[in-house]
Amino acid sequence: MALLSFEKKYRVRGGTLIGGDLFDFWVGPFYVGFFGVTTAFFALLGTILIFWGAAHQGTFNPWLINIPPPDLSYGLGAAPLMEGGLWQVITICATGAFISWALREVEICRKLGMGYHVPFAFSVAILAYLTLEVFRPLLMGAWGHAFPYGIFSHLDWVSNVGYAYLHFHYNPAHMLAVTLFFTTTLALALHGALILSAANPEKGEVMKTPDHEDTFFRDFIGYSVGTLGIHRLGFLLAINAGFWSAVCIIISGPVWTKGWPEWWNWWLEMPIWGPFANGGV
Ligand code: 07D
Ligand code: 07D
Ligand code: U10
Repeated sequence: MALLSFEKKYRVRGGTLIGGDLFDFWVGPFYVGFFGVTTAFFALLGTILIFWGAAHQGTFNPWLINIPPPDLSYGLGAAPLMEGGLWQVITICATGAFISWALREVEICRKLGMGYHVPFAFSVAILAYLTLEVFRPLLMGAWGHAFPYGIFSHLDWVSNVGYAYLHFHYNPAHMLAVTLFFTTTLALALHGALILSAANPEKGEVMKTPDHEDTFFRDFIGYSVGTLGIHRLGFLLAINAGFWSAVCIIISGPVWTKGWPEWWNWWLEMPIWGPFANGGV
């Protein structure tokens, strides 16, 4: 499987950002490159450290492994390994692995002469991760504000942080992010369904053209965004979902410290309600 018929044509030298020809080779189906080596290094080291932490914790049950950040009392300082230091080293490994993975994508794009859309999109996920684990803790003055590495423990963190602001659904940026996630799945469902309906006909029938796809939506809602347009829209919706997620959490604490329902008081306090607002006071 590794060597598809067209691979020879595209497995060309060059396009590397660093290291020249040194790591410009493939292992099976995978392009390596300098950033493949750094990804492998950080990902392996990080995973080994998680297992090491699990051994100290006393469980290898994947649901229960938990590597927490240091206590708030350590502030932004380095903590002893078993008191959050491990979390700090794993965070460096994770950041190194994610950024290396994005740069490896960039090198592959350069080799193929393609745009950088895929690494750009992944960078938004990295931004959301760094917002949770680095930027927000930095702004709040302690690594202890970051989420722990554990399948269930990270869910506890989300719930606890949510309730710390009373009702996280009232966070306006969270509303935007949620809406964008919902819209992204709607767009993908519509797009996947439309393509299948036109391009994958019953046996013996002829495949339909993009004209059919356009016409379907014109007949249906009076407008077609177009065959390139739907991919632009999907891309925009998805990266905005991640971006507004990052916004919704970075403002929770560093910008807004009260409950999120209270943020909406500006609406009740608008002068347009006149003297009768708030019971006439
Ligand atoms: C399908 C691509 C494949 C990726 C997968 C994830 C690991 C972790 C680590 C045992 C869509 C592989 C998982 C390598 C193993 C240890 C220590 C991507 C696909 C299959 N979460 N989260 C999950 C991560 C955060 C939240 C599942 C990662 C934030 C909620 C999985 C991160 C917040 C729910 C997981 C991260 C948050 C989940 C499925 C990093 C807000 C669920 C993920 C690095 C964003 C769901 C038990 C998935 C679940 C779930 C991984 C961050 C909220 C374990 C790697 C702190 C509410 N998260 N998550 O399919 O079932 O993603 O949890 O930022 O309900 Mg999470
Ligand atoms: C951070 C993942 C980055 C991943 C990377 C890659 C590997 C490799 C290897 C598979 C951002 C990792 C790769 C490890 C794996 C192999 C081989 C993605 C990240 C770099 N919420 N909420 C969000 C909803 C409530 C709360 C975001 C919905 C409650 C908090 C999204 C509901 C309370 C935070 C969202 C709901 C609450 C969020 C998450 C409904 C709890 C965040 C998506 C229907 C009581 C988080 C940046 C995201 C956030 C976040 C959706 C409910 C709290 C918009 C739909 C009311 C504290 N919520 N939420 O961000 O914004 O992905 O994080 O009720 O911190 Mg919420
Ligand atoms: C899309 C599309 C489209 C398509 C598509 C797709 C979007 C229009 C044309 C793609 C979509 C799909 C295929 C659908 C399914 C996808 C999803 C649901 C998304 C989620 C995906 C997954 C869950 C799969 C995830 C799998 C991964 C990431 C692969 C795992 C990979 C590895 C373990 C290897 C990683 C490779 C690396 C790091 C680089 C190279 C490295 C190696 C080969 C390893 C060897 C290492 C070296 C040689 C370096 C030496 C290492 C060192 C020095 C480290 C030493 C460290 C020590 C600690 C000692 O729109 O059409 O169709 O298909």
